Amino acid sequence: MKRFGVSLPDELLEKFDLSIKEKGYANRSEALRDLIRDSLLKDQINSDAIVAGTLTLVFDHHTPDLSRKLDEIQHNHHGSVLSKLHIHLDHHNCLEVAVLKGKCSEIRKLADLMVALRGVKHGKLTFTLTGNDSHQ
Ligand code: NI
Repeated sequence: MKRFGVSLPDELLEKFDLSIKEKGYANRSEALRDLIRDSLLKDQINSDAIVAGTLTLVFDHHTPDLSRKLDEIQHNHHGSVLSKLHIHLDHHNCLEVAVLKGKCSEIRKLADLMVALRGVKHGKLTFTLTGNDSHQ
């Protein structure tokens, strides 16, 4: 374990301290370690890496043709879609979470296609490595 000093503007440090307190970190070092690990992981993921991720969509199911288009896109990429959860949020809005796995570039493309559809109000893709980092 090495120690190093970090210079930060007061205001930034105050916001950081507040943020890590809310997240339940015991100290700054713990929080910094997680931030650095997360940052390194993002750099490590290249477009050929196999990733697992979730795509969260909120959409109005009354939008003409939207449900059919979402289905069609997922059928065209059936190898990448592992599972899907559909919740009827209210009279108009649906929440869908699709669990995806595949080449990073393909997962991004698949998510972009769905998020771009008319009637999709919110879309967020998150992904991470599958745990077989040494094979990538
Ligand atoms: Ni629904």
